[in-house]
Amino acid sequence: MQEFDKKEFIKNVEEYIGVFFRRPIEDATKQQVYQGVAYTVKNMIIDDWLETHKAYEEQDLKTVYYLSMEFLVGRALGNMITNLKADSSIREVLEELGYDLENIEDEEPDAALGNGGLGRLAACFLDSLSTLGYPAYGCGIRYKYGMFEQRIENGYQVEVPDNWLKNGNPFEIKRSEYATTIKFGGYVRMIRDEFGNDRFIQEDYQSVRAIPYDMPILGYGNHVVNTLRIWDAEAIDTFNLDSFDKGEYQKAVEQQNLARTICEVLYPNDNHIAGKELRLKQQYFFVSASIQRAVAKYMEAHEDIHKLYEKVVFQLNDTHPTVTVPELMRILLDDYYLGWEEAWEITSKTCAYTNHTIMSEALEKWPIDLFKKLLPRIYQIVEEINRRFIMQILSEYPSEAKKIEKMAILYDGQVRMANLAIVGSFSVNGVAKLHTEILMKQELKDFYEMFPWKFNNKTNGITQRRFLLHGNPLLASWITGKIGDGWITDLSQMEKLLPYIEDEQSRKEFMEIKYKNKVRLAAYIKEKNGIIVNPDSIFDVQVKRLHEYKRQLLNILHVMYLYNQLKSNPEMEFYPRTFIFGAKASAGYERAKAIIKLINSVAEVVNNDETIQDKIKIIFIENYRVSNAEIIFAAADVSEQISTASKEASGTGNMKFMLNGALTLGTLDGANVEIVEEAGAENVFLFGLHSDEVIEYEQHGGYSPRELYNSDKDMKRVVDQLVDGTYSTDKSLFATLYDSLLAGRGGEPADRYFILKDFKSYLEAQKEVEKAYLKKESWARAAMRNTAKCGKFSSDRTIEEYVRDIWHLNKVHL
Ligand code: NBG
Repeated sequence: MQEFDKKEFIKNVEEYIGVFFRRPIEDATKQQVYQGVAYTVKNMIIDDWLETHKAYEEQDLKTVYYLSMEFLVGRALGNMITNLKADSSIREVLEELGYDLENIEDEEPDAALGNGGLGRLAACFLDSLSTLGYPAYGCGIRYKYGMFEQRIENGYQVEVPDNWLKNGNPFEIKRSEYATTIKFGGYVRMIRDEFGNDRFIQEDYQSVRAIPYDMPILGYGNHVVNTLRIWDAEAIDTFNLDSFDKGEYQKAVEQQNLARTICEVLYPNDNHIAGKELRLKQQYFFVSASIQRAVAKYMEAHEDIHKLYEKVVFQLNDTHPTVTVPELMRILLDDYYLGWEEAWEITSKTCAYTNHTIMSEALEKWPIDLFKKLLPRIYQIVEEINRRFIMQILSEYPSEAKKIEKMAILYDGQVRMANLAIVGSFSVNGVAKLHTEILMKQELKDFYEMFPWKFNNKTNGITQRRFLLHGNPLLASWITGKIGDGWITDLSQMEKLLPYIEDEQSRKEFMEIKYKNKVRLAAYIKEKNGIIVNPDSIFDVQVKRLHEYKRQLLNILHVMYLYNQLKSNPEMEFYPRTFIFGAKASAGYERAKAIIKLINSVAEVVNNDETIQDKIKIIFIENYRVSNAEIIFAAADVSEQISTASKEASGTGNMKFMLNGALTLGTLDGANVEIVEEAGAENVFLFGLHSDEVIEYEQHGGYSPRELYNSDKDMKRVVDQLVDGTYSTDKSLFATLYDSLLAGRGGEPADRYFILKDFKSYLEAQKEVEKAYLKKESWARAAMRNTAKCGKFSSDRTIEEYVRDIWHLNKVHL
């Protein structure tokens, strides 16, 4: 990266616009200016990108391959400018040209190659890996359509395809030279080779070509550029008319279709597996391509395949890339002719697995028939892994037949991916202390007993570069003014803000910034929702995927309760509140969609009721995504983290709110537990059942919500309002929610997520929030303390722990 040269920059932008759009910059559209700026910025880092990789090779550094079906990177331009530390120079240049940087940034579509926390975590990890100078590849899929765009029509979610590549992607580079072939289907034939060894040959298969596209991932101000490599599929052969006669025509058509469909779309399910064959194809496709390429790259510079694990580590982001284990075995057995034991030793020293959930509907299991048909050779290998593992169980636990039922990889007609991942990995980690404990004591207890050394915790983190430096520039520069800019790459330095908590002037400034950020969000809301909200009101925010366990329903039931209170007692003391929601529901998730409709229906009634004098406003932000999230976190007073205890593995939104000085209102779930440890219980509003209580109830078939409902008239009233026409003329509209609370469905217990059980406790905690907000000075203290104590939650810290305990990487010297 050369020194920033203003003239050169403008010249480049003009050239791009000239070459690509054949017009002078004065006549260019904003989109065209964005493209010109984006290409110019990419140009600024190309040399560093090359240099980084040259240095990796020269220094022969170990590399982590972070395998993930999702990378929710969001927009790249702003992030790159931030990490180039070129923000003010480029801003200036653009101003001279008559543009402001934010408007140009707004021209970029979010790269929404992920659903929620899992995909965003992967993106934060890449940012941290580069910033810390560790060699890494993100390996994923170049979905043609990312997470759908959400529109709200008449209160309902409508899904619109996200054609994010329609104007091209200035930041990617197609690397056809690294294309690889991926085989599906057919059958496996055993032959004896000339040395008398058995060889396994896949025949009569279909194949596609995997083509990588590389995107640069910039470290902050350190010239390190890693690569996010996402794979696209292309058909192997163009149509061969000859094949028509040979009866190969059908196959050629099928191969074309396979190539066309594989990378078409991201499955929009969060914490829920649909179990579709195409999904398994996607998994094997990107895993096989990534692993083949990684092994080939290793062999270009090393001689001994047996030492692969000294230079390469594969981190499996959840069970989605678990076919890594048998795929690496296949390569070692079939391509390198290793024996089973040596291949297994290499594989199980190279793979590591991260678990992100205990939700049973998210646990991946594939029907054996489907798996075997699609991946015949891989299936054979899984069978052998399973056979050997069962022998091991039998020898270690000769009298415990139950163990096999619980731990086998192949069982009951299914391939259990988590079991395969655990058996094939040297490390198994959870994503927050509580979550890892639950894995060890409950969900994966048998595995923990058998392989205690594999288990470890890595509490999630987030990158402060995007969620504070870029997303909240006012607060960022205020902090830098107080404590210097060390926090940008070492978030623990935020503790240096602690002394300022006792300084009245500082508190005032801190809260003024919060106010300005609320004004910024209010403007966004006015533009998008056409609703005016009061920045003096409490901004109470819940933004995350819509899922029953995250309990947006509990939140809106509380709003309905407050509205009832205000209606029956208009003079009651009440501090104005703006309840802000943002959430996408998976397209086929009926109850989740009903909850979105409910929120919007309640909003319709309450927002338009003049008698309550704007004391409550309810806002549903359409199309919640990384780019608008940055604005939302900065403006929040209250961070709603209200999942049923034990269900949210970690949460990462909770950390982004804390970083920006919002107070958590939450259950003792996921990383909330650690937020309480850091911020101090007096600066967090806690409520609800604890995880062990939830688990205890679950083990005894649930509890009886009916009794609670009958004995609490406020609760009864809001629950009845779901079906009595208060919020919809069609009384059946929310019946599915009513039933989920009181009746359950198909063997599922009533109120499976303990919404009514926690209702009262939530109301009380909310009352505390209001009381606390009225005490302006102590609220400011608590908000500042949250920001000051968020150091632990940087993904830099998380990555350092992965490096220390699992990956054992060294930093590059540039
Ligand atoms: C999600 C959890 C979150 C967690 C992220 C990242 C899945 C399967 N899990 O609590 O629900 O923060 O992973 O670890 O999406």
